[in-house]
Amino acid sequence: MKNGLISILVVVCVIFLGIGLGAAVNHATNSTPSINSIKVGYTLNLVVKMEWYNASVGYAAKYMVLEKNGSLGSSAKINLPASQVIRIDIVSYDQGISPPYLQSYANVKGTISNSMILTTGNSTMNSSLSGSQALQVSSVNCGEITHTFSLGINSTLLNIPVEAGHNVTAYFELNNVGIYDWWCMCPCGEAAMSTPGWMIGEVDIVT
Ligand SMILES: [Cu+2]
Repeated sequence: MKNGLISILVVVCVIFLGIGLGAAVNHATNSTPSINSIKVGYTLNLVVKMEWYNASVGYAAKYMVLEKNGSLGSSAKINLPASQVIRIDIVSYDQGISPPYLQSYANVKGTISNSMILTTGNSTMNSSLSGSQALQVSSVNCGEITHTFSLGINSTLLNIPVEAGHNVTAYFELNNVGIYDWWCMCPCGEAAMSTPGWMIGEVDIVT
């Protein structure tokens, strides 16, 4: 009798365990990871705006790091942690259009889901948003791009196209420690494009 009871209990437990596991598996397959629920280890805030270069060039577009205290720092050398999810926010005050050298630089590359979130920022210009406030996109129109933030030769590690006057947010992870070059893949001005801290620079991936 006692053995019989134990057998029944075991069967009941196995059935409940089965239902539980089934529910867990079902839940796992049904839930798509949301880009907003990603655990972020570090945030990089970049700003692109027109700054005075010199008397012969005049104003040129410049990437700057928005520091935690609100000041704008140099983008010539950016330190980023290895093997952590990095959130990058780029605010473009630059309203000028300079389509990238190649159509492929209009694609988002190297970020989680190869996508980014595009939001209206300081612009009244038309864009891929078509009235939406925020859109998750994997590319934008070449004719709306002002700059890119690209890492590695030919954007091998990262390519984030920035729409003129708009904001973008993306998430990425870099696993190889080392020093890499970042570039803008748009012909946005010879002086800026050859000056570290303007449209080129270094990213130092550290542990
Ligand atoms: Cu540029």
